[in-house]
Amino acid sequence: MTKTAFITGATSGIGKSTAIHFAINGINLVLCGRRQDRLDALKEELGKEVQVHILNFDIRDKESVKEAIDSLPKEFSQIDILINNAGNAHGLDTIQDGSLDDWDAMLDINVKGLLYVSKALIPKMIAQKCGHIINIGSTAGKEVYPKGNVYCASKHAVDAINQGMRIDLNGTGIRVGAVNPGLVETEFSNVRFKGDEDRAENVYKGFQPLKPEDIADIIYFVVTRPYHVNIADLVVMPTAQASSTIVNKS
Ligand code: NDP
Ligand code: 8X3
Repeated sequence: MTKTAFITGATSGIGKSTAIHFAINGINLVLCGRRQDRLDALKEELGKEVQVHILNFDIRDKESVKEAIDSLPKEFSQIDILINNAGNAHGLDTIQDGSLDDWDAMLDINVKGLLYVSKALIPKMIAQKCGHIINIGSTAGKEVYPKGNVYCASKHAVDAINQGMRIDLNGTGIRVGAVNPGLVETEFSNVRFKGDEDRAENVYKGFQPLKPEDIADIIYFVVTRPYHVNIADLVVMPTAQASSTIVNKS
């Protein structure tokens, strides 16, 4: 049976690569983000392979999240796979120098936005008696690094929510698991450093970072295991990386 995946943050990076990988493998798509031109382009491109529906909303706005999900047409009303991926770091500052706006953004998007989307879709999955939720955490959700403070807190929260979801949804037929990447070259650092291209590029210089396609491939592996298999928590780093602060750069 053809499945449908709902991917937040599908306009770039890991979410976009996952959408492409899923489309190639015949999974229908609901793609979310705020950049309409990118959503339109994805619908045009991936619509040649599978059915694609796009939803433009800011994940911070709980009313918009609910309205968008309530507006899903009948053919997209069964969501089999939810990829809770939308998120970013905003800033890299000590706790004493951090910006309140950056802290709000990270907690509102990475934590509360993930909860709003989950809250809207979980009842449908419970009614279906099946579903698969993949929460995109981070190595930043497993350890804290200098100046990572609030971003790390947001990803530690994703780690806790992932565990909590798995506990509370046990017995409903819904699988819950997290994929926690280390350094992946996407628009992540451009957002973190507010468009400072040189600073962003420098993060990935001198070693081979993960590509978003590497994570998409892993997510596809996770969602294609037999139903009795649930990959609960997966950490993946570039070979050159040993921890958030230990990266073998040439
Ligand atoms: P990108 O910046 O490339 O993608 C982020 C995505 O999130 C975009 O599609 C963006 O869409 C969406 N997004 C951001 N803010 C909002 C918002 N307010 N409302 C709706 N959508 C939003 O980064 P990545 O692909 O790297 O990041 C994806 C996930 O992976 C994040 O959760 C990140 O924390 C995590 N991660 C990334 C790692 C890395 O090294 N890159 C490592 C570990 C985890 P739009 O702007 O169109 O709204
Ligand atoms: C992204 C990885 O190390 O920049 O979550 O926090 S890191």
